[in-house]
Amino acid sequence: MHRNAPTEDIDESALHVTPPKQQAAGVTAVGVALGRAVADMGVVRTARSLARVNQVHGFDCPGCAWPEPSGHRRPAEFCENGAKAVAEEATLNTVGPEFFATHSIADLAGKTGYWLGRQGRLTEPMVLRPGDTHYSPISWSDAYRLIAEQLRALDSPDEAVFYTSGRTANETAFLYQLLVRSFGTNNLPDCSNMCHESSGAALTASIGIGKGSVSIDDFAAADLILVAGQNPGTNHPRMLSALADAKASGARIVAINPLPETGLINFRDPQTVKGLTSGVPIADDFLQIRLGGDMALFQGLAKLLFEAEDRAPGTVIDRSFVDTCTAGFSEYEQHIRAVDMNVVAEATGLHSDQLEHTARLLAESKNIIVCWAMGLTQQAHGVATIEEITNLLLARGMIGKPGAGVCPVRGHSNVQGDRTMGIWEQMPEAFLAALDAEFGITSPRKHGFDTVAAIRAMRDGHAKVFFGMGGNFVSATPDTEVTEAALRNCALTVQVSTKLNRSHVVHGATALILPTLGRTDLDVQNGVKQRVSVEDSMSMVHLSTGRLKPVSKQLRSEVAIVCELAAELFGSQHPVPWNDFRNDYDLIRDAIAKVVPGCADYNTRVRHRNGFVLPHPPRDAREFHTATGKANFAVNELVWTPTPPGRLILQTLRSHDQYNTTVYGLDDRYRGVRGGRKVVLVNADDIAEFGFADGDLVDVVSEWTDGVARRVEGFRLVAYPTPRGNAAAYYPETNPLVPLDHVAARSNTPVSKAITIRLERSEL
Ligand SMILES: Nc1nc2c(c(=O)[nH]1)N[C@H]1C(S)=C(S)[C@@H](COP(=O)(O)OP(=O)(O)OC[C@H]3O[C@@H](n4cnc5c(=O)[nH]c(N)nc54)[C@H](O)[C@@H]3O)O[C@H]1N2
Ligand SMILES: Nc1nc2c(c(=O)[nH]1)N[C@H]1C(S)=C(S)[C@@H](COP(=O)(O)OP(=O)(O)OC[C@H]3O[C@@H](n4cnc5c(=O)[nH]c(N)nc54)[C@H](O)[C@@H]3O)O[C@H]1N2
Ligand SMILES: [Mo]
Repeated sequence: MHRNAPTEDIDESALHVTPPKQQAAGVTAVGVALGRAVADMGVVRTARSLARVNQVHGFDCPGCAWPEPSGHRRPAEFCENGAKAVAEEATLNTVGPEFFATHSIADLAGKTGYWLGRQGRLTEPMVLRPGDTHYSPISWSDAYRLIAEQLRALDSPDEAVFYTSGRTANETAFLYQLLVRSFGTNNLPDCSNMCHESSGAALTASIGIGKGSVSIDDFAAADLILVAGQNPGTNHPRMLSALADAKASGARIVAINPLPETGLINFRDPQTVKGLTSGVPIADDFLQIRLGGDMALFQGLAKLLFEAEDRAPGTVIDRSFVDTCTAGFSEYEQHIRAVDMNVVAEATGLHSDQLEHTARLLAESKNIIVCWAMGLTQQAHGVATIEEITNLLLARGMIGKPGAGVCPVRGHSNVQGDRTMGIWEQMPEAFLAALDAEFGITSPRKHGFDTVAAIRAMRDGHAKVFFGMGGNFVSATPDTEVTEAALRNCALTVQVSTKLNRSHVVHGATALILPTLGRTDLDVQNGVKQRVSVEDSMSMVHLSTGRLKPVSKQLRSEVAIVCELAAELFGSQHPVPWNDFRNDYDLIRDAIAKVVPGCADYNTRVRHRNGFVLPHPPRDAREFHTATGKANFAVNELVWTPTPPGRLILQTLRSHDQYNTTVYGLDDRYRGVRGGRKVVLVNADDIAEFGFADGDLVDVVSEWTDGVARRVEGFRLVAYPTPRGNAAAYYPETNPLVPLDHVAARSNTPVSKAITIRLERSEL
């Protein structure tokens, strides 16, 4: 059924640009949200779904991982972009066998991701066998048999790769990693490898746990909140309500970003009547930093703090915290005191007044929270940058007390939970030992492939089966040409998906699409309604219950798919009770309680009104489970991202009308870009210096040490208030420019926010 699925693809010549918006959210946001929802799923489904988002007995919004407030929940605890995420999933448009009979793979491969995704929900398992030009239907049992045969035919379990995207619920994630480890590999790359891996690496080294230390209530108690490398107005809109509340109770907010992102500059809270008409400027201060300059910024600020301490000893550095709870302070102090403020000025592009003003705020505030997202993690020195943030907070004693701490703001709604449940190519020994003891299996100990390593392995023929539990691997990963070739090199690619995407049309010799239930869908197993659970960005675990009638009887839950595949792969003698798990998700939660740290009594506690919070030793007790038993100061040599002559440094980011590789529409409303996506935002003075004009069509060519000129063609230049030497363009259209080997030190995260480019006049 196609109610409003587009037949035409994007026409980039229809693109038009207006000046960036001064205000975010408000009436327009509510209108856009409801309009999209009604168009995609009709009035009844809209009412039934949007009223249930993030409510105690409802479903967890499939949008972002921002937590729900613990006390009073507003009747509509969602945002414009959450509504779009729900509408995208709950759409009544469908893509079934007739669709695939009409559209060949070659035809579909010529479409944009926008067109593919907007066609609707997948309804039946489909197969593409060697030589086929079209997908055709396959039964679930034949599909499982095909996968099991191909897996058993491998020379080693390490020739298979099992990817996870962060929407997968805890129950699925736990069983999926159990299947993969029972099969005999740790090849469990996930979207987190491209996302907050740098945060996990830094925080684990510094404070002994890779998760944020604040809860939503801490926002109200903070008097200074730094938001660095994050665009919450688009990607975590409900965070703006928390920031507005914090501001109302006296907090000062500092935005650190190369772009003046509208949501941070002025926000109209659509959750309040007043906010529908009048806005508040969220950020008190805006530090318009150069791309990749944050490590310099935080080292420079630390130096200014030491100088303030010299002027008024005992007032800035929290000596008693430093002495009792931390290690490595004197080395850190020595290193920071030697930082050259001229380098800081050059790296950040910030004026010394701005630095001194911010340092004063940091010195004088009693409770400080620092939030960050992809602007910091997807940098070559992202891990070190986040360590510098932690250093600074440790020096001020700002961890493990109310109103203060580190706040990496996660992306996918359950990306943090998936990691807790064991989706990681390098889970610690204690977890594997507990898993083995519970199930009588022997998990492999050799670390598996992360995302970048998995691409290399497929490219080089070392991995031959790709299994995707959600996500859109081909479009989300870097170096599109290399990645597409890697996937095409596989014997089998399997995608468990809700919607059509490019990973279905760039495939291995044999390919399968397994259609699954989403967060909003009713899940009944064995005659009983099932619920799943998720963990938000602040370690709160709670239930999620879908209620909408699935668009097809053929859809299976992710849990069912994992269990049924495992039963086929391992046979009936396997020690894991796969059938029982499929029939009753409570049994999965009982197993989680026995294996996963902090999850004791999971079934009971997850049914509490707001769920339960997982332990976080630094937050709870100022305990630090690191090698030194203390919080560690890190010493990092200062690096930054200079712009080579005649070049620009490009960041790839999200528009207001997309969810990662899912493009909802073509309106990046706040930035004033509408009707198309092939734009590159460049400072007007750089455009002039390069001899171009605003609106010119250019090819963007990236430069990397391997000498390969990666190129995307026909992008429109848009004069935009980004710092000189910096540029911005949308992901995933510009992923072909990100070199596979350009990764962050220690997290192996692709550097999607600092690509050296040059512009060439387009021949198009
Ligand atoms: N509606 C919607 N919601 C989403 C998503 C979505 O696509 N759509 N994606 C989800 C996911 S998986 C994630 S990870 C999050 C992503 O949330 P964000 O991290 O907010 O996403 P990006 O669009 O990548 O924006 C990066 C921001 O960092 C800034 N930035 C870039 N480089 C630097 C730098 O060097 N220094 C500083 N200080 N700033 C920099 C950019 O200007 C931009 O404002 O959102 C989640 N929520
Ligand atoms: N250049 C560049 N690249 C980036 C980034 C960037 O900023 N710049 N950001 C990176 C980040 S932060 C992330 S998290 C990754 C995202 O990488 P992914 O998580 O792989 O990508 P998504 O676009 O979120 O995946 C969308 C697809 O997931 C499927 N899906 C949706 N809901 C469900 C569900 O409930 N179950 C199942 N099984 N499938 C579902 C749909 O078929 C949909 O097409 O991309 C990364 N790539
Ligand atoms: Mo992400």
